[in-house]
This record gives sequence, C-alpha cells and structure tokens, in this order.
Amino acid sequence: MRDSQTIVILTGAGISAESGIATFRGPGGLWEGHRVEDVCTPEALADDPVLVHRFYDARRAALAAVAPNAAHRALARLQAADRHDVMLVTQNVDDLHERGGAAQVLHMHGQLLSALCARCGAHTGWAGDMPPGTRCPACGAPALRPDIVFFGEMPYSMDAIEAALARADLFVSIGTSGAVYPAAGFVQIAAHHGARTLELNLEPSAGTAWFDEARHGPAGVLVPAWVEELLAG
Ligand code: BV8
Repeated sequence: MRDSQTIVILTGAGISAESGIATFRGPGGLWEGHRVEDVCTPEALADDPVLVHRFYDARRAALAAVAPNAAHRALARLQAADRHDVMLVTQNVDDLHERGGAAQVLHMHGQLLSALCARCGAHTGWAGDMPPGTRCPACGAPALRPDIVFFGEMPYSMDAIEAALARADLFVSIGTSGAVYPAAGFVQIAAHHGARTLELNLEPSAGTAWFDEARHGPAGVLVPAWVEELLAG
C-alpha cells in the first residue's frame, strides 16, 4: 500500500453516541419526543417555527454537557500525523470533532453553533438560543434560522466531497446507519472510482454490502485501533 493515501472519512451520529449524544434511529432515537424527519424540514419550520427553533435550541444547549470521546480524538491524531491526505466529512451538527482536536471538519448537514440568515444567506456563529424572528447581524432582517440542512435541502460542499471521493484511495464510514442520502451513497461513489472501503459501526449499516471490510463494535474502540494500525503501517 502506498505510504501516503487520500482518505475520505464520513462520520454519523454513532461517533458521538459514547459522548452521550443520542443517535437518531437507535433506542431513544427521538429528539424531544420528535423524529428528526418530522422537524428537520422547511415545511416544519414554516408551519411551526417555535417548535423547530426550540428543537435546535435544546440540542445546541446540550453541547455544553458533552465532551469528545476517544474516536473523535483518534481522528484528530490521524490528521495531525500529516501522513495522509485526510478529508473529514461529518453528518453531525455537534462540535465534538472540533473539540476533539480535528484540524479540518466539513459539516455537510450544517452545525448547531451556526445561524443562517434566510434573507441574505449569511452564516453567523451562534451559541445561545435563537427564537424565530432573531435579527441577522449582517443584514438586520428578522430572518435567522438554524444553520441546519433540512430534508429536501442540498447538503453543503457536495462538489468538494464528490471530488475527494473520486480521488480517494480509502473511504471510511464511521457511526452511520446509511439511511440518509446523498451521504449514504458516498461508499458507492468511492468504490466506483477504485477506493477501498471500510465500515466501522456498532452494527451492519443499510449499506454494509457495499464495503470491502466492515468492523462492528463501539467507535470508541474501533476508531483508535484503526488509526493506530494505519499510523504503524
Ligand atoms: C437532498 C440535520 C436533494 C441535522 C439531517 C428516497 C430515497 C433516497 C433518498 C430520499 C428519498 N426521499 C427523500 C430522499 C432524500 C433525503 C433522504 O435521504 N431521506 C431518507 C430519510 C430516505 N435526503 C435529503 O433530503 C438530503 N437532501 O437529498 O437534497 C436536493 C437536490 C437538489 C436541490 C436541493 C435538494 C438532506 C438530508 C439531510 C437531512 N438532515 N440532519 C440534524 O438535525 O441533525 S439527517 C440526520 O440523519 C443526520 O444528519 C444524519 O445525516 C442522518 C443519518 O443519521 P446517522 O448519522 O446515520 O444516525 P443514525 O441514528 O441513523 O445511525 C447511527 C448509527 O450509529 C447506527 O448505525 C448505529 O448502529 C451506530 N452506532 C450507535 N452507537 C454507536 C454506533 N456506531 C459506533 N459506535 C457507537 N457507540
């Protein structure tokens, strides 16, 4: 195997589970009593802005009570070793990769600690509550919304992600059920372009058959072991 590889890593809610953030589709996968598919839509935001804003305010506030785990820290070590060209893409909207030391993180579904202006499109760092009608610091319009990619909205940075998948030597999927597209299709794009593919997950995902190799167990155990194996090679 070439020493330096281009590696694309996709993470999902499972990498944050051991930090105490509930996943979406496991036991207790309801958020504040709601399925993510029911509140994570433009229609829900239009129909009941108070509910949707409160849903994300609660998750933003909960970040203070959680901390990165060994899996987040191991990925940061991989990046810091600078032995490989690593693109870290996450479906997660928490900031645990960053707090775990990751130098580069691509939040394809947005992030809790950011606000999006529905009028001017500006993104603003946001740590507190964001009631409907909060004014945009950039344009002043009462149009701030959670900077979250809802179902039916285009995920961020798809061009960059697809370009990286096309040149990847290795695609690793960590802690995701493979239930949501386009993220769930990344393994197929990577494999089509000749990448080796590895799944690290508690249990087989919906797309597990697409992976060359799958290791099942908690990310806090599997990810550090995989990174040490990679850096020892
Ligand atoms: C788009 C927002 C187009 C932030 C989220 C029919 C077929 C195919 C696709 C579609 C379809 N109908 C509609 C679609 C498209 C739709 C979609 O895929 N729907 C699904 C439900 C069928 N997708 C979209 O709408 C996307 N946009 O397609 O746009 C477009 C084109 C042109 C122009 C405009 C638009 C947008 C999708 C983004 C939605 N936003 N989140 C938030 O609130 O969090 S999705 C949400 O669920 C997450 O962000 C995440 O991405 C997604 C999946 O969740 P996971 O991260 O995988 O978590 P999950 O709980 O499911 O699984 C956890 C896994 O971890 C499990 O496997 C578990 O075993 C494992 N695990 C648990 N503990 C551990 C562990 N693993 C390791 N260690 C542990 N300890």
